[in-house]
This record gives sequence, C-alpha cells and structure tokens, in this order.
Amino acid sequence: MSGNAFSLKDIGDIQNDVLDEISQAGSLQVLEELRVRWLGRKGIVQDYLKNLGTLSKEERPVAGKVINELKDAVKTALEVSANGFQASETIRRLNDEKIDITLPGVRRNFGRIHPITKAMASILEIFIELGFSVKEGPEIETEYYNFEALNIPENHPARDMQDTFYVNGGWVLRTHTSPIQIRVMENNPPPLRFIAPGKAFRSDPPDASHTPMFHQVEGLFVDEGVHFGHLKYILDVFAKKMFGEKVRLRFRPSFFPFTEPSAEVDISCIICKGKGCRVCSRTGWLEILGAGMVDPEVFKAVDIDSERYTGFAFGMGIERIAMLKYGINDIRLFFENDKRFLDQF
Ligand code: 2NL
Repeated sequence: MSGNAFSLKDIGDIQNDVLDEISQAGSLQVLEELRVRWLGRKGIVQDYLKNLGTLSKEERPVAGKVINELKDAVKTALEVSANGFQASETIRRLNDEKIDITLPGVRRNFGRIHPITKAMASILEIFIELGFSVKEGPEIETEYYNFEALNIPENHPARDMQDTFYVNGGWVLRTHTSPIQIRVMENNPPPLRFIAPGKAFRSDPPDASHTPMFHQVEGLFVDEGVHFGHLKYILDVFAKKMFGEKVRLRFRPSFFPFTEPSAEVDISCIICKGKGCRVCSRTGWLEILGAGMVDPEVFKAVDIDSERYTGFAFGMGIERIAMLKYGINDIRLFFENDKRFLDQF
C-alpha cells in the first residue's frame, strides 16, 4: 500500500472490512495481532498518514479527518472486543472456582490429650490449690537415691533383678518418684510442701493391672508439728475433689520401708457407693494410694533433724486413678495407641 494513492471511498470500505475482522476475532491474541497491524508504529494507519503528502492541498485535511476517524473506529472496536473477552474469561473463572457449600467438610484427624495426661493434670491442679509446688527429677537414678536413702534394705524384693531395670554402671530406671523427694530434701531445708510426678519403671510382665512403665505422683509435707491428722485431711480433700464430694476414706495399716506408721488408703466404691459390686470385689472399697509418716531413717539420710521435724508422704499410681475415674478395666489400653479408645476422653 505504501506509496500508493488512495481514494476516500476505499477507506470507507477498508473500515467496514477491518471492523468485521475485529468482530470475528476469536481471541485476545488475534485482537492484539490486528492492533499491531492497524495501529502499530509500522501499521496501516501510520502508512496512510505518511501518504497524505501525496495529496493536493485541498484533499489533505479531508483525507486526514477520514484517516483519523478510521483510527478511532479501529481503536474503539478493539477495546470493546477485548473487554468482551476479559468479561467472559472472568465469568469462566468464577464458574470454575464455584464451591458447593452444601458438601460435607473434610474431617481432620486431630490429636487429643492422653487420658493419663488429663488425670495427671487434675491431680496436680488439686495439690497446687492446696499450696503444694511441683518438683521433677531424672528417670535414670543411682541405687542410692532409688533404694538406700529410702531405707530399702539390700535384700528387699524390690531390688531384685526381676523387679528393677538395672542399667550398666550401677544405674537403675527409678521404680518410683521418691528419689525426687530425696533430692529436694538434700538441697532445701524444711518447711517443704511439694508433689513429685513422673514416670516409674518396674520389670513386671504386662497384665490387666501391670505395665513395665507407669506414672506416679508422690507428695511430701515436712514441718514442725506435722502429724497423721494433717495427712488424713489433705488426702480427704484430694479424694473428694478427684472422685466426688460423697466419697468416704478408709485407712488400713500397712508397711513401707520409708514411712512409719504406714497406711493403704481406700475410697468408698464410686460405682456401688460402698454397697459391694464387681468393680470393688464386693468389698465396697477401692484402694487409691499408699501413705504414712516419713521414717526417721529417711530424714537421717538427707540430714533433716527428726527430733525437730516430722512429715507425711503419700504415693499414687496415675493409671490406677485414671482407671477408677474413667471406668477402665485394663491398664494396657493406655499404651496401645488405639484411637477408638483414646478418642473417648
Ligand atoms: C504407693 C505408696 C508411697 C511414699 C510413697 C515417700 C517418699 C519419701 C519418704 C517417705 Cl522421700 N515416703 N513416699 C510414702 C508412702 C507411700 O507410695 O502405693 N504408691 C503407688
């Protein structure tokens, strides 16, 4: 076309053709090609404008006006058509992204607090409210902290290889959390009032009431003038908060090497209220813990003056407490990681 003269009538036809072509373009890409061909720096409209110089003085302004009208018409047609494509693209995307809010949600496999952790937390909360602090200690202990300092003699059955996990070099996996109390008493003068929670280990074959690892909370209260009545009061408050205000307590004489006197403590059966049932073996009572007054031999080992200070101590198995509280009849369920079991708490 370059260099060719043109008539105004031709431009009218050309405008109709290009507008047709734009209206039939099938994509934004085709529109862009048309834009470059017609309106680009080296495009057809530019070419026409360059050729204005070949026209006479009189023709030039008329032709200029017609070419500018062509340019504006092409420009507008391209914009309108491009807007159309963009709108239908948006509608297509909105349709693709449409979500059905009536579909059921995705159920996530959330974890939850283990029943032993829950029981432990309830127990700690009760004693913290009663003014006890919480002390922890190592799970691997020396024979001294686990046995000797607690007045457990060389020939005691607890010391047997059958009962204790011995680790090379004279170490043992603690068989109770009492070594925590020995360590605290060694390092702090009375008065003392704290509980010692944690894992304990005994080489028992697993059955409905034994696992080689279990959890304990022991408690210790040492001051001048502490007596068995204080122990009974604290355990009474604990049992009622843990199992309900209606439970009654029973103290039976017992023996532990580290307490004198010693007692095993029962609550009235929470299933039959003490009348006698299968859970309490028709006795009406459930054993929940052991307790007693700290033996002077233990005070001697930690250099506390047993003429001046007395103290009470108690110890309970968390699995046993949790089994009674939640009505579980086999301790092994706590450690099988069966979600159907764990999801119930
Ligand atoms: C039970 C019995 C008990 C203790 C633990 C204790 C600790 C020290 C001194 C004296 Cl350092 N006593 N602890 C006392 C009596 C009973 O546990 O049947 N536990 C599951």
